[in-house]
Amino acid sequence: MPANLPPQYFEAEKVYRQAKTPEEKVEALETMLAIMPKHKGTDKLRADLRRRIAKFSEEAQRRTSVSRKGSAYNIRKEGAGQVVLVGLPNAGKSQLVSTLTDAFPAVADYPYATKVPLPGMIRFENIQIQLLDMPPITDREAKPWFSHLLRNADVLLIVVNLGEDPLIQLEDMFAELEGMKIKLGGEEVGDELAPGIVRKRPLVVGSKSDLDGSDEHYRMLSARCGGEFPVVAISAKEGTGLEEMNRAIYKMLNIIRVYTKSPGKKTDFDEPVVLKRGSTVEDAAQSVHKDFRNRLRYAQIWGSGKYDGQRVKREHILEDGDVVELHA
Ligand SMILES: Nc1nc2c(ncn2[C@@H]2O[C@H](COP(=O)(O)OP(=O)(O)OP(=O)(O)O)[C@@H](O)[C@H]2O)c(=O)[nH]1
Ligand SMILES: [Mg+2]
Repeated sequence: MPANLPPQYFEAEKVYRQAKTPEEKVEALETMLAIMPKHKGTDKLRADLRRRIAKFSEEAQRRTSVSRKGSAYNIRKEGAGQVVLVGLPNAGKSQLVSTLTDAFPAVADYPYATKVPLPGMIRFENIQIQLLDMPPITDREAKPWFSHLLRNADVLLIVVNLGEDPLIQLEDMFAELEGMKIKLGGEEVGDELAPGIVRKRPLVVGSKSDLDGSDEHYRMLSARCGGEFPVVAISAKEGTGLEEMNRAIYKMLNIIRVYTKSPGKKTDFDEPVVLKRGSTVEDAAQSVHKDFRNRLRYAQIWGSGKYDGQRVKREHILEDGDVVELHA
């Protein structure tokens, strides 16, 4: 038994020994796993806990599979895109939602505080982006509905606590994601996915960058992910890095903002039309009104044209920030 296990660990172990149902056992084991310090010396112990969690979760699921059926959460997408938080217990997910949005998630210094998904809206420049707080990815009770929300997300925000070893956290999360048949990364040419597997774009966020040792942990995290996935460091508590994170989210959403106007009218830069990257002038027209797509004769654009006010065809591909004057 490695030394330095905190007293709360032994309390949780006592709860585990006294637990009667598999659900209670899983809950106690998860608390033990969350409390246990993460370093090489505890590798074996953590693997053993995970094995026991898997065993009792299976048992619990067998017992409740009937009553569980149909219990799911569907969170309607709002704004320019849906960003879903992925993290281990205590990573700082709820704090992030609390700092950036009007939502009031429970922020707590004990693990597994969040039990259900909770959306909030981030304001980024002149648009809103939905940020979805989630229970920790290791929460077995959330398992029946958890992966559905991740697979449906536009971007996954992988939250890594910079107060602890970041690589062990990443490996734990990657293993969970693999179990949910989620593959991280952008699309590669000729890269066929096996059936049932979905690809998701991740942004890796190192949280709690105000803590001691976080600089070194951030370097480790960047070295591991850099080149493969974008990485940013934030402190939700002190409000640092958030602007950069929002910008990175915006980039990952793969969207553009254009400003449509009628001839002779002024451009309203507070009311962008949000479109997928690669959208055309006729897509912009359709977003104003569905019939407008057909009625459109031509457009003039300020931005991605060769010169301001250039007349372009309906198939012209728009760029972020373009002003489009639609002529019907
Ligand atoms: N120093 C510091 N502490 C933070 C920061 N963000 C969160 N915390 C603390 O970390 C603990 C966990 O924060 P939560 O936001 O509840 O963590 P969570 O990821 O939602 O946890 P679960 O709901 O259990 O998955 C709390 O005690 C927070 O006060 C931060 O930026 N800096
Ligand atoms: Mg939480």
